[in-house]
Amino acid sequence: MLREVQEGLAQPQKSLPSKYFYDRYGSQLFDKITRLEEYYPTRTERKLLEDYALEIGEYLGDRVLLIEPGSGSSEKTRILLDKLNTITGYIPIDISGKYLQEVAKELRREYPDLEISPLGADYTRPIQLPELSVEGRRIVFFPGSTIGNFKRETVHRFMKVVTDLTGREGAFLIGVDLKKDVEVLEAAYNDSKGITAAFNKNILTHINDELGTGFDLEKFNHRAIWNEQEGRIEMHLVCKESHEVTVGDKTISFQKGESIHTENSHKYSLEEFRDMVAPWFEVKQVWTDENDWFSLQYLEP
Ligand code: AVI
Repeated sequence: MLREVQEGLAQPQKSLPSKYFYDRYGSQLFDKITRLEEYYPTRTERKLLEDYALEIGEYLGDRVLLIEPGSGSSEKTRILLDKLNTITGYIPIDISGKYLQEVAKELRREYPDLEISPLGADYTRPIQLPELSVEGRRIVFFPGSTIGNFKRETVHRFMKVVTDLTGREGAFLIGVDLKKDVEVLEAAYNDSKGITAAFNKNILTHINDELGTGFDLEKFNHRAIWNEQEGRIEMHLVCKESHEVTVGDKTISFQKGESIHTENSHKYSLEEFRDMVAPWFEVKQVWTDENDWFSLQYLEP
């Protein structure tokens, strides 16, 4: 973490890796974000899963091994598990091994007929799947439009991991947030209750806790803006007054008005997404809501 933070803050455009949002408090804040009126992605995707589960099930096949990278609380997976009796095995993959075990225990209680084999791993690196006693078509499920937080090279690396998981016969079910009016997008990342602002600033608290740095949250403002050229919402922490912060053996100067870039959230048109994944997957079916704000996409290698 020290090396990554020092490196990010040494760039002309200072930046911090967005994975550091998610300490315990950050994960709680993110959970709150997903329930905000302005943050449309979660509820829209949930509704798509609920409305189209049976149709999705027909694409997935009659014996399914569901593999979910970054499964977290497996909340959206439960919608599929509740509606489809074709899922025979479930492999949730998450970096937080302890939380994963807790969720798996709960799921075993809720779905006694389902074989669950949790895997604590970093899904941006090649993954060795555990052996399951049940057979099924390997379907990778990646909801939440987390793909939007990846830069191009990470997308490429991730696609390679996913194709290794699906093999030739499997498939990929992914949630992808779509381009839309700037007002709707910016409101989703600048909510009126200030939860996203607290989430953004918490990256500094997390770094303070881990590295003993003295970032003062009062010296930064949250800002989320749409970058039209890059097709993404960018979150920044904008410095209110010039000051210095010591990070390990380095002293970092902050000028009034300069920012730390903390997150990208890319939004795609259906065509852009299709073209981006074309080297690995063919988009076979797309489900969208009535506003065309969010999509669930079924892809085959
Ligand atoms: C996790 N990810 C898909 C969220 C997003 O919308 O990009 C993270 C987030 N950042 C601010 N609000 C939500």
